[in-house]
Amino acid sequence: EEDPRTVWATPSVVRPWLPLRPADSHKGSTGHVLICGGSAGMTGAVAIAALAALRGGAGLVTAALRPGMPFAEKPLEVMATEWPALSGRLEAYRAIVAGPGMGTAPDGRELLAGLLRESGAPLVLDADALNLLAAEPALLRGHPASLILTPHPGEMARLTGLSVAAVQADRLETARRYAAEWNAVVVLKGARTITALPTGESYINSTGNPGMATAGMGDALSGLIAALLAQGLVPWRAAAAAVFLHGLAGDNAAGRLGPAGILASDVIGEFPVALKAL
Ligand code: NPW
Ligand code: AMP
Ligand code: MG
Repeated sequence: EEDPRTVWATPSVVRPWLPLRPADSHKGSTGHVLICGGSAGMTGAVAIAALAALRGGAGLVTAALRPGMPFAEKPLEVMATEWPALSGRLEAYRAIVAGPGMGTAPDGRELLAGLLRESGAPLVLDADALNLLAAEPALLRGHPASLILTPHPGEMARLTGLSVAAVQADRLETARRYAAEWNAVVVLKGARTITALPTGESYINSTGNPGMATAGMGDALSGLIAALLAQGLVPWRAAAAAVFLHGLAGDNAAGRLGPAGILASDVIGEFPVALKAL
């Protein structure tokens, strides 16, 4: 790649960004993450993102689910609340994820609009939050928080009105153009994930494998990005570093288990190992 604004994310690039863990760390200092989602049959996506945030080193994780839609099985380490309880009470969170398994019903749209209006903490928007933005692009105007958008090519096509083929034909340029247009960090997922900054700089990821084309893998990435945000990384570094670590963890899982049949949970379990190895 000749363009000096484009950099391969490699261990030597990412390593200096990683959070330190001072000896006097406590679960208040390592950051509180909020994950918002959970519609019928899809609370699993929230559980995956929440566990990913803990495996990425966040101190505390709260999951906010749609009212009346509790976890079938709540991960023991994760705290739970319902969407309406969040109103006016976002200051506690150092990073917020919205979208995994959220659905696109009107109450989810209201939640997303409220987060965009009220959050001072960086917002990671994934999955159904992206689908809601695709239906109502005006939501992206005038928000106070830093945004990280994590579309897969299908979601990017919905957001931009381009075809999936057009998105895939020039992934770097597409991500870069819309990062500037939306004033957001855009993580265009898939083989060689692109992390594009609004300034025009971008990172191309060097880790990951096709065994990761499976349920919940993107939900795991959104939780890991939030964990790094909560530990103090600036949004573009949190995004590019999380993409690298998520792929490295996926490569480790594939090495241990095989090229297919990897669970998102297996990859999450490798996050601490990947962090340590780096
Ligand atoms: P096609 O078939 O090509 O027309 P969706 P999702 C396209 C939750 N989950 N390259 C493709 O369209 C998520 O969090 C819950 C090209 C494909 O059919 C969301 O809330 C889980 N095209 C919700 O489910 C585990 C691509 O988009 C379509 C593409 C829906 O999210 C699973 C699928 O994408 C899941 O995470 C690519 N690389 N990738 C749980 N356990 O609770 C996708 N497409 O319609 O956005 O659906 O990603 O499954
Ligand atoms: P999602 O579609 O939201 O579940 O996200 C899938 C995740 O797995 C993203 O982080 C992708 O980058 C990753 N992934 C899927 N397929 C591949 C692939 N062929 N190579 C590398 N990473 C992949
Ligand atoms: Mg997804």
